[in-house]
Amino acid sequence: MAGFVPEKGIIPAAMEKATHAIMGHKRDKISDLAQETKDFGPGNGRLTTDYGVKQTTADDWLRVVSDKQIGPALLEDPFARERIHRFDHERIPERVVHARGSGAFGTFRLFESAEDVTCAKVLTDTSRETPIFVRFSTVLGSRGSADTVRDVRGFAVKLYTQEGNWDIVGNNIPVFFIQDAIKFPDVIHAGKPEPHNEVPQAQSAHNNFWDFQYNHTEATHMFMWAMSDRGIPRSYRMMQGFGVNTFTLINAKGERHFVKFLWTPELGVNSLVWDEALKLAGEDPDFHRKDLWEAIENGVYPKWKFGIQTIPEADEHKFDFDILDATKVWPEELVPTRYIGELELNRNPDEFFTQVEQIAFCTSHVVPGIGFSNDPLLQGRNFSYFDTQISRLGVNWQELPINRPVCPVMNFNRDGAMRHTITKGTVNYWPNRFEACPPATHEEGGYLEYAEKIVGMKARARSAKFKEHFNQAQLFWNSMAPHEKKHIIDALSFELDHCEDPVVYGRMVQRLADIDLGLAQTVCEMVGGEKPEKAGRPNHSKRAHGLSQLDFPPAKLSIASRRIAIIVADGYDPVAYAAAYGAISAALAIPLVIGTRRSKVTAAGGSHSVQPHHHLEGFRSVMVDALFIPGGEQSIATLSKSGRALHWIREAFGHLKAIGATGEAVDLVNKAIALPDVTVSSSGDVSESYGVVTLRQIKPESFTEAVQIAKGTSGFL
Ligand code: HDE
Repeated sequence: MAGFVPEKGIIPAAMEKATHAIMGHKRDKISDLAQETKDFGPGNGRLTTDYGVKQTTADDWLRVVSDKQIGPALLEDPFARERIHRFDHERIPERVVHARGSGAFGTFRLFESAEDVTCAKVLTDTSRETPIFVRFSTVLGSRGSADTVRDVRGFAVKLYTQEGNWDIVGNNIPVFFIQDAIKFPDVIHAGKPEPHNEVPQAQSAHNNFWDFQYNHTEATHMFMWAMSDRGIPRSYRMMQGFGVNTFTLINAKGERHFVKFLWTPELGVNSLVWDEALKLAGEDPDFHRKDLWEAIENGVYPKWKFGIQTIPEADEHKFDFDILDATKVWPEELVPTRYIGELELNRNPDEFFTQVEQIAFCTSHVVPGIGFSNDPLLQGRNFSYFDTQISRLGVNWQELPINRPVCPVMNFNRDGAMRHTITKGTVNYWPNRFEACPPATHEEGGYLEYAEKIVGMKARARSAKFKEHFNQAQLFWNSMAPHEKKHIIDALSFELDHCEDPVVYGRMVQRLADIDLGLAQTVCEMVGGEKPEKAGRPNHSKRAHGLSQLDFPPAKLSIASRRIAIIVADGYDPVAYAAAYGAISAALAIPLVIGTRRSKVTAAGGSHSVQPHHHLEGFRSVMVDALFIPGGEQSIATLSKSGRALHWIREAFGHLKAIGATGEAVDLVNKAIALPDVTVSSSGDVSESYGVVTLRQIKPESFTEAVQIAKGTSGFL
C-alpha cells in the first residue's frame, strides 16, 4: 500500500479488522458476523439496561405502592422508559416491494472457469468458496402477508466475494412487466392494494392490476408467466432464479459479452396447485418460510446450478428482439445456458430482523470483470436500490453486519446517522499529504469501466425492437404442456372473475386474443365479456425449450425433505406403520404422524403406541406432499366414520398427491376417492389410479416414486 503511514494513526478500524481476517485466512461471513453475535443462552449473564446496568426485576415499573394500594407509576424509572422507548421504535419501514421474505446463508462454488468471458475472480477461480446470503420474497404483499399467494418471487443473492459484494437481485421469472424503470411506480401501484380502501392484500386479482396490464402492452409476456405455475411455487427450494436484466462480462483481454445470470434448482421446478395455494394461505401462511427453514435444519441443503447465457458484443443486434429488453427471454435455442457453478444454502439465520430484514441489495453492486448494460430497466434499478436502503436503514446501511463486505473497506465516506466505524487519522479526503487510502490501479484489482462508444440523440424514446410486445407471450404459451395451459386458463379465469369492472375483464379477454384465440375464448366463457371471434394476431406456433417447468426435472429421483403424513387411529397396523415410518425417514423425507388426537394412539394388539405430531383437525392435507395410511380393522373403521379423515384423503387426491395404503386402508381410500363424478380407473378401483399405491394393486411405480413425481398432469380440482 503505497504511502501508507501507520505511525500517523490513519488505519481505519474496519481495515484493521479486515486485515486481521485476511491474515487469519478466514474470509467467511459467519465468522465475520461472530463479532456482533451474542448468545443469550442460560448462564451467559444477567439482565441489564442498554447502558449496561444490571436490573433486579423486569416485571414492575417503579411506582408508589403499599400492601393495600397501588399508586401512580414514576416517570423517573429509567429501566421502564428505556424498554418502552426501545419497543416503540422496533419497526423500520418495510420494503416498498418484496416486503415479505425469508432467507439463509450458504456457499457459492465454481466448477468451471468462465475466463473466456470474464476476469471476475468469483467466476474464474474454481478453488474458491464464496459465502452468500439469499433472500426469497413475494412482491406485492406486506410483511405479514401469506407465502403462497399468486405472485412473482424474489430471488436475491448477495455474494460476499474477496473483491467486494456482488448482488444478483433476481426473480423466479426471467422477464419483467416493464422495459423502462420510469414505469416502476405505476406497475407497483397498480398491483398493490387499491388506494381508496387498501384492498386486496397480496393479490393481483383486482381491477387496477388488470387495467394496467391491458393498457401497458409490454407487460403481456410477463403476466403470462405470473399466471403460470411459476406464480405458485411449491417451495423456494424448487424454483429457478433469474437476474432478468442484461449485464456484461469483461475478460482479461478487455473483450465484452452481454450476459444473463440464472439459477436452476437441483430438486426440479415444482409448483402447488391453485386450490392448495389458496388453502395454505389460510392454514399455514408461513408455508414457504418454514419449508426452507425445516430443510436446512434437517441437513437437506437446497442447491441450484448457476448458469450464464452470453452474447458477444458484436452480436448485439443479430436477434429479432432487443437483448437489452427485460420483457424478453433469450431462447435456449439461440443462446444456450452454460452451467458453471453451484449455490448451496446450508445455514439458517440466527436472528430474523438483523439478518433477513436488514439485508439490503443493490443491482449496482458488481465486482471487477462484471458490468452493466444499457438495459433501461437495469439503469433505473441501479439508481433505486441504494436510495431505498437509505430510506429503510439509513445512510450507513452498508456497515450493518449482514451487509458489510468480507474484504477491506477503506474510503473517505464519513459520518451520517448511526455511523459505527471509528476511523483514526487526521485526513478525510483524497488526495492527501500522507497518500493515505489511494485509489487502486487495475492491476491492483481496481474496478475498470468498459470504454463503450455510444452514439445517439438525447430523447425520451426506446429503440425500434422494444415496440414488439406479443411474440414471446405466444412463444411462452405455445411452449406450455397441456396441463400448464389449463392452469394458465384457470388462473386468468380466477383473476378476471375478481375484477368487477366489465371494462377491465372485457378488454383483457380481447388482449388474450393477441396471444391465442383459443385461450381468449375459453377465458371469456368463464369470466364474461364479448367473445373474440378472431385472433388479434396470428399465432406464430413457435416453441422454445426452457420455458415449461417440465424442462427442469430433478437432477435425481429423491423424496428427501418431502413431508409425508402417516394417518393413524387406535388399532392401526403396527408393522405397516413401522415399515413406512422407517422407509420415509431413511429416505430423509419427513414422516408426520397425524392422529385422530394428539394424545397417545395405540396400535392393534396394544403392544405399540405413538404420540402423533398433529391431529387431523389441527393439520391439513395441504401441508404435506403425500400420505400413507396403514391398515388395521379398528383404526380404519374409525377413520371411515370421520368426515375429516375422508376429506384429508379426498383433498390430497385432488391435489395430485401420492397416496399409499395397506390392508383395510385400501378400502378407506376407495371410499374417500370414488366419488360419483370421478372416474379413477376403468374398474372403478382407485388403487389403479395414477399416484395411488396400495398393496392390493402392485404397480410398476413405487410409493416413493409417486411421491417424487409429486404433481401429475391432471386432477379433479
Ligand atoms: Fe426491485 N426493488 N425494482 N426488481 N427487487 C426492490 O429494493 C426496483 C425489479 C427485486 O430481498 C426495492 O431493497 C425498481 C426487477 C427483488 O431485499 C426497490 C425496478 C427485479 C427485491 C426496488 C425494479 C427486481 C427488490 C425495494 C424497476 C427482478 C427484494 C426494497 C426498474 C430482476 C430484495 C429494496 C430483497 C426490491 C426497485 C424491478 C427484484 C424499491 C425501480 C426487474 C428480489 O429498490
